[in-house]
Amino acid sequence: MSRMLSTVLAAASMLALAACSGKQAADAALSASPAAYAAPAPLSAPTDFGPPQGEPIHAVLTSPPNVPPPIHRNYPAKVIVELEVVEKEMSISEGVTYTYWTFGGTVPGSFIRVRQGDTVEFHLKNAPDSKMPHNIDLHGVTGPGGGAASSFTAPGHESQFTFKALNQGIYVYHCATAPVGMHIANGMYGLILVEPPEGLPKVDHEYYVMQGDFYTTGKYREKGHQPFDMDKAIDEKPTYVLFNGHEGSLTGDKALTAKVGESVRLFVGNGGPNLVSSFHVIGEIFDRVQQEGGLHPQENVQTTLIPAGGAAIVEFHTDVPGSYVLVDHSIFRAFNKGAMGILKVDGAENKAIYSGKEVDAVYLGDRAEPNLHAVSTAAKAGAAGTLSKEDQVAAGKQLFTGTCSVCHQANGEGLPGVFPPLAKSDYLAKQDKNHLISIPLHGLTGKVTVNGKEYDSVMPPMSQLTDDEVANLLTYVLNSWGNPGGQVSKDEVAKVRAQPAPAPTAEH
Ligand code: HEC
Ligand SMILES: [Cu+2]
Repeated sequence: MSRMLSTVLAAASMLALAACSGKQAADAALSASPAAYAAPAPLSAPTDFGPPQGEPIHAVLTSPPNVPPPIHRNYPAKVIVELEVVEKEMSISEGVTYTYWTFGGTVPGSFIRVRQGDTVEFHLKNAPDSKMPHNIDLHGVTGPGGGAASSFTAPGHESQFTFKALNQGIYVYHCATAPVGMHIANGMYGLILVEPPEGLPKVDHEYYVMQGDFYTTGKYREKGHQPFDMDKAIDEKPTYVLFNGHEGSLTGDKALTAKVGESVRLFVGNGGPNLVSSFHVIGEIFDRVQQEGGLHPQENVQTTLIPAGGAAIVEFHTDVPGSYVLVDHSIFRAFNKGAMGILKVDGAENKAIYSGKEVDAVYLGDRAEPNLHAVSTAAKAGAAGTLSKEDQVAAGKQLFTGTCSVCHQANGEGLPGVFPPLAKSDYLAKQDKNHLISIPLHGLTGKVTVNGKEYDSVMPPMSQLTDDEVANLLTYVLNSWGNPGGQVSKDEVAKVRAQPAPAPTAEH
């Protein structure tokens, strides 16, 4: 009998014992019955695969979501990894920029793939135009600091250290220079895969996905350049929670792809710095998960927990076409902080498994066909002082999808008896501007009469919207569907937001 099987049987008999004679017996079994346990195998040092053989090999590094090709090598080699730290401004969301610190110019950093037993000669460079020193701690390294102590690198310098990849698995690497949290929050993390000697089973697609939480002084999607907010980071209140460092990095034309009937392997990491991830793919069941990157897979998993500074290997196959949505199932992070990606599966329907109908509209809102270009155009015009009504209407139209349209419908007609129309609304036409602005900011409750029909319902406040989003949305609504026209500015919204919410009244 295998050791694993005997352990399972022993545990099962303990459970039976606990069931028939209650908690005391169970406690007794746990504490005093050594016979119930098969002793775990003694810990032994991992196999040393001997000295590196052959010519040194330069590791292929890839940018997310790509993964270097499998290693088809049956001996341990010396593998040279050259990674450069680059500090650079990139877009974190449409019209929002952030100064990232990166391993290799991307967030997450370059994917590194070696074979168990390889001797890795690691070269860490820090670009000459960097402002900060950096280093690297690889969780796949056995040794104090995981390399951090030997890799402190000032701008314009290079450091070198060597380690043997003793344990197979998928490991996080990250910067560990003080303030460590800030370096990680700025994007300094990535994954290194240490393949088993025999390689991983063949699959059709391998992808690299890594979650991270980001802290900006402005609100979610507040336009312009957003600096890092240390207080929010200490309080663990992220503005963004993202896959692969940027909102939209895995949606629209950047979605991951597969065909029906193919197998997919995701290397999913979590850089943190603070949050753990409840990683889930809407509409898929994971056939196999190597939880926490560990050796023994779990099967038929719906959601897998990925700790900050941890990773998992997630495998599944596709049965029916459509958009499968990658989320952190701590769901506000997906819908209000950006933690969303898409796997687009093409191929023939299989109605025996699923009846069809795309999930895009239901789940994705404005991320289904992310085209928020008009939104950033309006933001730029706003900053330059040239914002026109047309800019605002175009931006508001794009924002309307997935926010207001959920209830008032894309054509503004509402739903009879449930959501009042915004199209040709006589209620809307007679409101003063400040009250109109207060509707999205503070919500609306109590009886309202729109075009002769009474509604007595609740519109929830949508205070997550930024001032310019509210301004653009209302300008769009005012200038659409036969409404009277007009314009709402960001400053007017800011003033109303600063005032206390109006008390609900019976009729406005
Ligand atoms: C969750 C559903 C929901 C969403 C989302 C929503 N509303 Fe409403 N809205 C309502 C309901 C319900 C009412 C009626 C409230 C009442 O009965 O007091 C209403 C009323 C209104 C009114 C006044 C009545 C009218 O038809 O003229 C305006 C204006 C309005 N909403 C604008 C917006 C805008 C702009 C957005 C997007 C920022 C939005 N709403 C998002 C549900 C919603
Ligand atoms: Cu750093």
